[in-house]
Formats: sequence, structure tokens, C-alpha cells
Amino acid sequence: MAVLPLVILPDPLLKQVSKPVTTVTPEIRKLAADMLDTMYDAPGIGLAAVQVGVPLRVVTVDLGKTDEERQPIVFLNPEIVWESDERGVYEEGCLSIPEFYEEVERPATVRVRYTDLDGKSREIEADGLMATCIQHEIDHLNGVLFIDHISKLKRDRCVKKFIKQAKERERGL
Ligand code: GNR
Ligand code: NI
Repeated sequence: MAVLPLVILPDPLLKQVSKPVTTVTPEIRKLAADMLDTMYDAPGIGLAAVQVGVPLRVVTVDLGKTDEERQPIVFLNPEIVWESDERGVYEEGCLSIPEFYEEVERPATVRVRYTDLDGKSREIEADGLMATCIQHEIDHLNGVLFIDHISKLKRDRCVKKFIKQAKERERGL
């Protein structure tokens, strides 16, 4: 059990493009387990490895409603192989942008290909919150944040606030 510190806006790491996982090593399994611990602790419904400072294409998701019924999914190298023309709007948040929420429009349904922790290639079709979440996480792997999908005015206000908070934290040290 290891809860890792989260990388917070405006950390430049969040803009980095994450590297593919080539083999499922014990280190990758440990990273995925630590990411799940960190995600449940936060709590959040999804997490990309770059959010704990590791720029690899590893994502964890759990949309289970209660702690008793956990449904963890680990996605290695996830990619969208199909998306619907239909769009859906969800109010999104991000553990790297605490307490900031905005509506984002994305494809309502996506088909995602990924590798699981057994090294097996899999595909899932996702809609609703799962579609939103997996697209949000794949964006992280490409150095994209949900605020990159909102108006420039709102984004600039948000980034400014987080730069100010980071400076205040720095001064407080
Ligand atoms: O916990 C999270 N909730 C959430 C809500 C709406 C849309 C996306 C998300 S993902 C977020 C966790 C996170 O930051 N993942 O990268
Ligand atoms: Ni996020």
C-alpha cells in the first residue's frame, strides 16, 4: 500500500507525452497497485501515471459505487479505436486541478484498445461516465488536461489561480 503524492497544475510534467509500456514488469504492476491506492485515497475515479510523476502510458479507473464493490481496471497503452459522432457533456474535475470543475463535451461512446496486466490485448466499448473518464485519462497520456477543452478565458483564470497558489506554497516553505 503506497499513496503517492499528486502532481498539481502548473507542474510542467502534466504537459509531457507519456511513453508506451513495452513489457509488463513487476515495476509496472507495483506502479499500477500504487496508483490504485492513490486513486482510492484521493478519492478519484481515474488516474494517469503522469499524475504521480511517472510519464508512462498507464491508467487506472474504478467506477465502483462503494468501497465494498471495487471494480479496478488497469489500462496499459490505451488507445481510442472508434468514437461516436454523438457527443455528451459531463462536468469534469481532475486530481491535478483540485476543486475546479467545468463542463466538457466529448464523444458519447468510444471503443478503447489496451493491454491488461497479464499482457493480453483487450477492447472495451465505453459510454456515460466511463467514456468521459477514459478519454480524460488518455488526454493525460498526451499531455492534455480537461481545461484544454474549455474556453481560453476560463482556462487562463484557472491556471492563474493555480500559479498563485503554487507561489504561496513556495513562500510558506
Ligand atoms: O476523479 C475524477 N473524476 C472525474 C470526474 C469527471 C470527469 C473525469 C474525472 S477523472 C478524475 C480523476 C483524474 O483527475 N483523473 O485523471
Ligand atoms: Ni485528471
